[in-house]
Amino acid sequence: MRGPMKERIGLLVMDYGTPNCEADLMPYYTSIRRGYAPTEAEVAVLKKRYDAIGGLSPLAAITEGQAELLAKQLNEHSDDVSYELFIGHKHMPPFIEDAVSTMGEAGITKAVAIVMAPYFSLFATASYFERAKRRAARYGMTICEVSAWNEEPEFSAYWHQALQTTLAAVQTETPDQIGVIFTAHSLPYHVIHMGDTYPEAVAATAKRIAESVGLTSYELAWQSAGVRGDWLTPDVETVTREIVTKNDVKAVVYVPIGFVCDHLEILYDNDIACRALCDELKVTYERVPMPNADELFVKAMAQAVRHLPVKDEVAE
Ligand code: FEC
Repeated sequence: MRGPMKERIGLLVMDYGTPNCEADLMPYYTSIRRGYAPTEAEVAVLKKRYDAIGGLSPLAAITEGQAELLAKQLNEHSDDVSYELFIGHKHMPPFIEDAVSTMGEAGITKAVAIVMAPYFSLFATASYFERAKRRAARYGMTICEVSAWNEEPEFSAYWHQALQTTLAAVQTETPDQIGVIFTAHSLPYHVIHMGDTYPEAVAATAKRIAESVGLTSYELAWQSAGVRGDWLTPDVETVTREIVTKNDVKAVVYVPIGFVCDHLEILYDNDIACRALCDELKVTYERVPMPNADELFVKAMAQAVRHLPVKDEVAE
């Protein structure tokens, strides 16, 4: 039965988190390393990367914009449910646990949770949900998770449109002089043995987008690997060198389908590091614009939230 009051549902949006100032670098990096503090020298290297992109990452502000648009889109089409937004970070306060506590204290008993990382990964995204659910248990709160949202049609539609626009603007004598590399964050190599489906999900999505714009050849590469241990291969530097030397490529277009917005891994690892490599190889560097708070892209998240069973429990 439709009542006069809308049911309150918490909308928990979780992202990686980013330092807000120089003093945050050490605790942030320590959290990324699961409690093991990096050396001062390692922090200095990290500081240089943030300095190179202008001091701070725009990640926090963009996540806020995406999350607010998501809440707006969900509430616009919901007669019976009112979504209330809470943001929690993996590696910076307010942490995921803080956001869940705030929801609990606000009297929320049911919530949906989504990570600003579109592919399910045992290594990467599962831990966000575990942390949220562990804290939710204190409040007797139910959390329904969007485990992935890369299969939503709007997700591919954004990248299709953005890639097509970028390709149309690249100037080479023939189309086959353009090399296209889809990229996503690398993972430590041992995840393969954990049975993580992330590499296959990224590969399938790259294939779908490549086919949608009629590419006859393209590459998939892993970027932003950490400095210690073995990581998924091939990495983006190796693939860039290979396509330029083997295929007479004159321009390389990077499509970072593993990420959702402008942040350190894009603004440094692509726009500075990959660009420097392209300069060295004497080819043009191009990068497809990140979705940020694009309406269509955020709709992919909204659709994924709407597909959750939490909606079945309330009157439509
Ligand atoms: O803009 C910003 O300020 C933050 C950008 C940022 C995003 C991001 C996403 C992912 N990471 C993932 C895994 C790892 C592993 C290590 C690691 C290290 C770093 C460092 C920084 C950093 N990550 Fe990150 N990551 C971002 C930022 N990440 C800074 C520390 C310096 C460095 O090593 O480059 C290695 C830890 C170690 O050293 O042992 C592993 C994964 C993602 C994508 C999924 C997600 O967003 O959760 C996986 C954005």
